[in-house]
Amino acid sequence: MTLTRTTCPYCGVGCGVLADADGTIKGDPDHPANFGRLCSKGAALGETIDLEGRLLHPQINGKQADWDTALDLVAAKFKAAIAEHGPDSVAFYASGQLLTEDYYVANKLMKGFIGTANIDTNSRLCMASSVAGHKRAFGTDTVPGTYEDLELADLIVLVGSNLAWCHPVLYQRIAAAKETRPNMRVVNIDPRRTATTDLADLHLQVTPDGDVALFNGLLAHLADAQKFDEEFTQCHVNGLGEAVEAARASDPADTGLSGQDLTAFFTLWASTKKVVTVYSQGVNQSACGTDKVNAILNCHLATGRIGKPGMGPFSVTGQPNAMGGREVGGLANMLANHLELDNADHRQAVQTFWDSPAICTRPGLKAVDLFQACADGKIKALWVMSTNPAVSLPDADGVAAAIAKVPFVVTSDIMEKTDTNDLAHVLLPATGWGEKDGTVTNSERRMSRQRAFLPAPGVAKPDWQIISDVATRMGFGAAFAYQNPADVFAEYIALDAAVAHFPRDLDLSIFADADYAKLIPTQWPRNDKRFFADGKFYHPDGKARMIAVQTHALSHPRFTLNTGRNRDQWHTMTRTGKSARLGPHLAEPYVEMHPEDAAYLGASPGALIHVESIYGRATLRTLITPRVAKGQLFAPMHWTRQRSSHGTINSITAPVTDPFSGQPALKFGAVTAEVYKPKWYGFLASNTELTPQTPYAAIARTQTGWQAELASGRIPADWETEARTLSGQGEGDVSMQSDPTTGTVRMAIVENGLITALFFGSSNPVIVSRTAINDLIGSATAPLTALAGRSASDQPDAGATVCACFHVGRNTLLAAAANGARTVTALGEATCAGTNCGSCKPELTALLAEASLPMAAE
Ligand SMILES: Nc1nc2c(c(=O)[nH]1)N[C@H]1C(S)=C(S)[C@@H](COP(=O)(O)OP(=O)(O)OC[C@H]3O[C@@H](n4cnc5c(=O)[nH]c(N)nc54)[C@H](O)[C@@H]3O)O[C@H]1N2
Ligand SMILES: Nc1nc2c(c(=O)[nH]1)N[C@H]1C(S)=C(S)[C@@H](COP(=O)(O)OP(=O)(O)OC[C@H]3O[C@@H](n4cnc5c(=O)[nH]c(N)nc54)[C@H](O)[C@@H]3O)O[C@H]1N2
Ligand code: SF4
Ligand SMILES: [Mo]
Repeated sequence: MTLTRTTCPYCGVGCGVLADADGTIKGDPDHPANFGRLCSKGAALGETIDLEGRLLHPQINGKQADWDTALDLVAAKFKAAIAEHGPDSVAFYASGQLLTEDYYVANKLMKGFIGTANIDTNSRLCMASSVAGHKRAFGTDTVPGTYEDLELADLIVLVGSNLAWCHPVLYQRIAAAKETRPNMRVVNIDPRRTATTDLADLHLQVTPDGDVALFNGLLAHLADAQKFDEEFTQCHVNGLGEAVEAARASDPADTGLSGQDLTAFFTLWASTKKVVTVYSQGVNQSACGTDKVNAILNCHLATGRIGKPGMGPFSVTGQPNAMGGREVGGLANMLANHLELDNADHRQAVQTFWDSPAICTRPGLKAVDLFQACADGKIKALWVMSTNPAVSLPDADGVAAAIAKVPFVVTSDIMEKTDTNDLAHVLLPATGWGEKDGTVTNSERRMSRQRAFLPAPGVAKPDWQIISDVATRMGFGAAFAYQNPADVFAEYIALDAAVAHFPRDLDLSIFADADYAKLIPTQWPRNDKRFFADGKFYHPDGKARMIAVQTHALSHPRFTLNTGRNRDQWHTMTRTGKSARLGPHLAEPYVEMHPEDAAYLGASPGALIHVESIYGRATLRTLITPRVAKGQLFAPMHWTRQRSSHGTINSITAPVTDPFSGQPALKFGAVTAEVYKPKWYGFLASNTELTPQTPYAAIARTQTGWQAELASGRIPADWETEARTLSGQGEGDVSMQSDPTTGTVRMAIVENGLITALFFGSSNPVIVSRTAINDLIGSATAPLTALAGRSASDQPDAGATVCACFHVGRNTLLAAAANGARTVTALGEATCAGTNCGSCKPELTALLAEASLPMAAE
C-alpha cells in the first residue's frame, strides 16, 4: 500500500503522518518533528475523516445553494458594504489552522485589494504576546529555537505549558532525552499541577501572573551572582541597566513561592549554561503576557544563552500553522512576509509586487476589538474562516450577540453545525485535512506539506480557492487567477525574493527552486542556520533589547478561573469530538477545585457547580483535586453549545487584553462559584445521537453511540416518557426499576433483543461506570443485568478510560498494578496501555504513584 506523506492538522509540533483513505494513520519515521511518533489525537485521525456532520454544499440562510449563487452574493455584499461605508466596514477573522496558501490569499485580498487591515485571526488569542515580545526584544518576530535544542539542553524550563497534553510528541522527545541523560533537569512553572509536572524535578506553583516577578527575580539573581555574559551584552544588547533596575524593584513575594523554591530555581538556572525556556499560553494569554515574554527573554539575553545549541527561549506555537500565519502577515498589525505595516517603503514594495489598487495604511482591528466593532454596528460584512469565535473568544455570549448583529456574515468551515455557523447567513464548505493540499510551518520554523489522500466531499473547495473566487467576483480576477496551491506558494516565495533587500529575519530563498509536489520538511532560513548565533538582531542598530518590565498589583478575589486544554480534545471539538476513541477521556465539562474549596462550598465529588462572572454563567462537574491551588478553579475550553447546555467556559471569561499584543487574558479572571442543586441527575447512553433538552446536559461520542450527562430542577411526571424523549427512542420495550426511598430510577430500552438505550436517574450524582454502561449498548445483555449498573459479571468494569488507543480503563490498570505491574512499561505489557502513542504515560505514572483522583465523568 502506498501511504500519502502529509502533516498532522492539530498542534504546532507538526508531526509527519503517513495516511491512507482507508483510515490508516502512521507516524512518518522520516519526519524530523516526530521521527514516527504520534500522540493520541494524531493516532485517532482516521476516525475523524468520515463525512458525518460535514458541510457539503454552500448554504444561504439555511438553504442549500450552488456555488455561483453563494459566491455572487458574498462578493456583492462585501462590495456594497465597502461602497457605502468604506473598506473599514468589512472584516475577515481567520485562523492558524488555515494553510499558508489560504492565509496568504486572504491577507492579500484584504490588505491589498479591499485596502484595510481588518483581518485578524485566532492567533491573537494564541501567539500575539510572543510576537509582540519578540519584536520588542529582537526587532522581528523570530523564534530562534529548534526541537533538537530540547534534547541538547541540560535544563528545560516549561513556563505556562502543559506540554504532555498539548505538545505530546515534544514532551515524549524530552522524556526520552531525560532518560538517556539523567542529569538533565526539568522545571515546570504552572499555578496548577498537570500531567507535565510529572516529568519535572521542580514544580514552581507560581501565583497566577506571578511570572514577571519570578523572571525579574531571576534576572536580579543573575546580576548579583555575576552570571551575565559581559562580552555578549556589551556588543549585542541594549537596555540591560534599566531592565535590571526594574527587576530589582519587583518583589519576589509576588510569585507566591517559598524562598527555598526561588533559591533552588535561581541557582539551577544560574549554574546551567544550556537552558531552554519553553513557554506557551500560561505566558501569552495574560494581561501582562508581553511583559512575561520579555522578562524571560531578558534572562536569556543577559546571559548570552541564545542562538547556541541547547539554549534559548522557545515559544511553542499552538496551532498547526500558527507560524505560517505569522510568516504571511495574517494579523491586523502586520503586512506580509514579516514586513511592517507602518513602514511606507514596505507598503510600497508589497503594493508594487501585488500590483494592487490599494494598500492598507494603518493597523486593523485586533480580535477582541473587531468583535466589539461588530457589536457597535461598525462592521457591515464579516467573513469567519476556519475558526469558531462564538466559542473561543472571551465573553463568548457577547461575541455571539455581536456576530448576530452584523448585517452579513459568511463562514467557511468543514462542519455544518458549529456555534458560529449558527449565526451566519452564508456557509461555504471547505475541504478539510486529507482532502486539500498546501503547506504549514511548525514551532521550529519547519515547513511541511499537507497532501490530499481523499476526494473533496460534496462540492467543497479549498479555502484559497473560495477566497480567490470571491476576489474574482469583486473585480480582482487578474491577481487571483491561481490554478492550484502551488501557484500561490510560488507567488509567496517570489514576494519574499522581491523584498529581500529589506532587513528581516524571514528568508524563504531555500524554497526558491523547490518542487512543490515533492517538498520535504524544510526549515527557514536554512536547515543549518541558527538565528542570533552571530549576535546579530534586527533592530536598526543590530542589537537586541532588554525591556524593563514591572509587576502590577493583582487583586485575588475568593475564586479565580484558569482555563486550558484536555489531552484528547482539540479546541471546540468539531473534529476530535467525532472520535469514539477520544470521547471517553474526560467526557464532560468540568472544573478542577481544591478540596478545601469544595468543603467551603459544600460540594461533594461529582456535584455540579455554577461558576459565574459578570459576563455569564457556566455549569460544570466538580473534579476535586489538590492539583489546583486553593481559590483557583480550572476549566477546559473545549465545550460548545452544541455539546453542552452550560459548558462553554468563555461565556464567563472577560475580554481583558494585554496592552501591547491585544491578546486576551484567558487564564485569570474573577468568578464566583456555588453548588447547583438540581432535583435529579441522570446518565443516558444510547445508540443514537442525543440532543437532550434538560436544563443541564453534556453529550459525548462513545464506542457504541452517544452518552449524555443530565440534570434538572423538575421531576418528570412520568419517567418512561422522559427517558424515551431524552433518548429519542419511542420504539422498543422498556424495563424499569425504581426506588423511591433513594430517588433512583433505572431503565433499559430494548429493541429486537438488543439494548438501544440505558438511563440512570438519581436524586444524587449518578454513580455507575460510564464505560461499562456504554459497552452494554448494542449488546444482548439481559436488561436486569444491565440495570445493575455494571457490565456482565464475567467482565469487570474497566473504569474511566486512560489509554485512548487501546481503550484501557482505570480499574483495569489498578488491577494490573495490584498484580505486580509497577512500572509504566510493565503496565503496558500487562494491558497494552501507553504502548501505541504514549500520550497517557504521564497519567500512568500518576496512577502508579498514588491511587490518582477521580476523573470528572466517573
Ligand atoms: N490536546 C490538545 N493539544 C493542543 C490544543 C488542544 O486544543 N488540545 N491546542 C493547541 C493550541 S492552539 C495551543 S495554543 C496549545 C496550548 O498549549 P498550552 O499553553 O500548553 O496549554 P493550556 O492548557 O492552554 O495552558 C498551559 C498551562 O498554563 C497554565 N497557566 C495558567 N495561568 C498561568 C500563569 O499565570 N503562569 C504560568 N506560568 N502558567 C499558567 C495553565 O494552568 C495550563 O496548565 O496547545 C496546542 N495543543
Ligand atoms: N478560555 C479559553 N479560550 C481559548 C483558549 C484558552 O486557552 N482558554 N485558547 C485560545 C487559543 S490559543 C486558540 S488557538 C483558539 C482556538 O479556537 P478556534 O479556532 O475557534 O477553535 P477550533 O475548534 O480549532 O476552530 C476551528 C474551526 O475550523 C474548522 N475547520 C477545520 N479545518 C478546516 C479547514 O480546512 N478549512 C476551514 N475553512 N475550516 C476548517 C473547524 O471545523 C472549526 O469549526 O481558542 C482560544 N480560546
Ligand atoms: S503531537 Fe500529536 S497533535 Fe501534535 S502534531 Fe504530533 S500527532 Fe499531531
Ligand atoms: Mo492556540
